[in-house]
Amino acid sequence: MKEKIEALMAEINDLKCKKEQEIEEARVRLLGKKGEITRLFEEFRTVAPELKKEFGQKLNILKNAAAAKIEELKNAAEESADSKEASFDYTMPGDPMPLGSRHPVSIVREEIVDIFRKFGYDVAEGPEIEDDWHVFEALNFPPEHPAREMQDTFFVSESDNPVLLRTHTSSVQVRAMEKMPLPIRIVCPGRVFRNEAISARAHCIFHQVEGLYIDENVTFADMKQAILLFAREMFGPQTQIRMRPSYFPFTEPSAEIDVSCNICHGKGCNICKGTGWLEIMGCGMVDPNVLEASGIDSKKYSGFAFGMGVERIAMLKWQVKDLRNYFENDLRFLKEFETSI
Ligand code: 2U9
Repeated sequence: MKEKIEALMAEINDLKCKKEQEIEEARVRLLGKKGEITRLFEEFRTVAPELKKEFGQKLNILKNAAAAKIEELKNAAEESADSKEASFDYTMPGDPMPLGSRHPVSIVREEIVDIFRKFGYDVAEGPEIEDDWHVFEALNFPPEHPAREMQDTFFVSESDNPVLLRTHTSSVQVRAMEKMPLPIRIVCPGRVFRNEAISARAHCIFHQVEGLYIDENVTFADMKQAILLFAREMFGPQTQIRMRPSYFPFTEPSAEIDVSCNICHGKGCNICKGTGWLEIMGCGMVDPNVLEASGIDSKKYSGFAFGMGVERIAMLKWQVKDLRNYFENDLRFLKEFETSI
């Protein structure tokens, strides 16, 4: 027993643990219910009566030394935590946290929407999974129109009342016409789906912003002015627009809008393919059939609508040649837009 007491005393004197958990482990190992000192006290019962006084004293000294050492280590640990806290400089700059960046398509979509918000348009959104009525029927698509074919549209289920992925956000405007009071002045940003082969210029998923303005006496001149103001906000105050006649089932008359090339200012470059003009959107006066299909009196009300592909505008803005860059999430591409948060 004498050797054991001396060995434990040496161990206690040498104890150097600093962390709170290590100190607690040492306490349990020495003084816990099954600890080494506790066990020596049990062994003490078997010591010869003439040695009891000597070993009793030694054991008590050992126990007190262990308790004092544990207390001393605990105090030192607390003090060092306190001093670390006191010396912590709260004015130091934090560790840099890598921030993500907005996706270029989001940046352009928000830019377009913000311009129309400034003009007094509200933002409307709707479901991506739609029915035939809101995507085709109410928009004056004839029954044999190619967009209604499997090759052009993704069908979720085919039946008398098919469920499909919207091919344009015009379905959102139809829903707005069905339920909103007039006048209506909205922009509808959103994802659309077309069954197209993926290439540098086409994708089966892309983003649109469409707009609709319906009121009494809305004219083609109102549309032209709204689009000119939009083009100047988006591409710069010197921007010119031109209109080319076009055809859409839902508008009559219809037009394609070109803006003057802001790279070469009309002189001709490889971005505008030498023409001085860049196509940015389609537009037109809402066909009276479309107004009537949603219960709007086409004799009293008229309106204009427009639609643009967000990726196309983003490609023009940053001169990106391949549309697929916007869908591949290659960080080397996305990091180019880091400052645009
Ligand atoms: C309603 C009535 C009319 C929306 C319009 C266009 C012209 C158009 C294309 C641009 C490029 C689609 O993304 S794109 O492929 N869109 O040219 N969209 S007028 O007309 C509407 C919408 C809703 C009720």
